[in-house]
Amino acid sequence: SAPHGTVLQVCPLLPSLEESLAAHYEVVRLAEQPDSARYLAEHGSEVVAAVTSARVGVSRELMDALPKLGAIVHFGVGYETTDVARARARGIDVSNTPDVLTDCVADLAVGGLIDVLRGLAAADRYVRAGEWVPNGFGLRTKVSGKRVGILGLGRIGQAIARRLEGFDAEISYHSRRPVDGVRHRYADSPRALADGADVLVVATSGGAGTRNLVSADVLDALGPRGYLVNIARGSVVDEPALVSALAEGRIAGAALDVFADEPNVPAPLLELDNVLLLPHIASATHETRQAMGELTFHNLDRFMTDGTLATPVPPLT
Ligand code: 8YV
Repeated sequence: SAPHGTVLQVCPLLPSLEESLAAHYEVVRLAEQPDSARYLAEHGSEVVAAVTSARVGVSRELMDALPKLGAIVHFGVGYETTDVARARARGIDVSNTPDVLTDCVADLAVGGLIDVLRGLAAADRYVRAGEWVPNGFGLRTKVSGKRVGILGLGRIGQAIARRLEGFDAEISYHSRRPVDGVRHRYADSPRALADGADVLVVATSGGAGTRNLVSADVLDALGPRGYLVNIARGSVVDEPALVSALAEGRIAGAALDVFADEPNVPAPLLELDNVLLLPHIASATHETRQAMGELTFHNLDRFMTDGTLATPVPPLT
């Protein structure tokens, strides 16, 4: 049945998505309320759906302030910022935007891998600094044929693997359990995966279940000739351990699109030439953000039409 009520926009979203939401529904933008606590106290019970981003989610406090909430619609594939178990217990459905960003995130993972092994950004800094003398930049590491360990072989991890096959990579992976129909070697722990890899690519979901999966121990297993690529969530890596491993040369380099406390990047990393630092841009292309916006709208629209979601998040495991 069609829910009747207000759609709460929790945070700023893609402008074209904000426009379609406002054109079709009675939307209230929480961030534009002069006093959001007062708005929630007076009107919280009118809200039937919340639209938010993967980064912001719906906090427990906000969920509790919306007694008639029926759906939480996320712009983004990640949804660890929302307590899904709590939502489920209240009969609130949750959606995300899978698939539409897989290509771009996988493309960026491969781009980051190539960058950090070959030193592309570092070479660019070198040329711009006017330091180019013949052979002055020195030698870096070959990409093709490397042993790549993928942590988390979901949609994005598998798309990364497919791309790297074109580079003759020797691929292995670790996930909670072996993935059906996959012929890559399965490593039974993150440590075993790092131990047999030249490059460790983090492609898991975020949240409590994967926190600090890449520990100091895993980084030591990766070793002084090993590289880390992270396009998942900063929380999956023990960031202080990563910073010291990089600073002390206990791993060779890293390409990082995500950090533990964005937009704060640990200061020591800014000094290191063997680290690629990106501002969480893996899905940030016109094409992909447009598709994410459309899928977000589609989920909300379906919920407001018949009370169901187009791409609900997977059941809790
Ligand atoms: C961005 C992401 O955070 O989809 C995700 O989980 O991390 C990214 O696409 C995007 O801005 C959504 O908030």
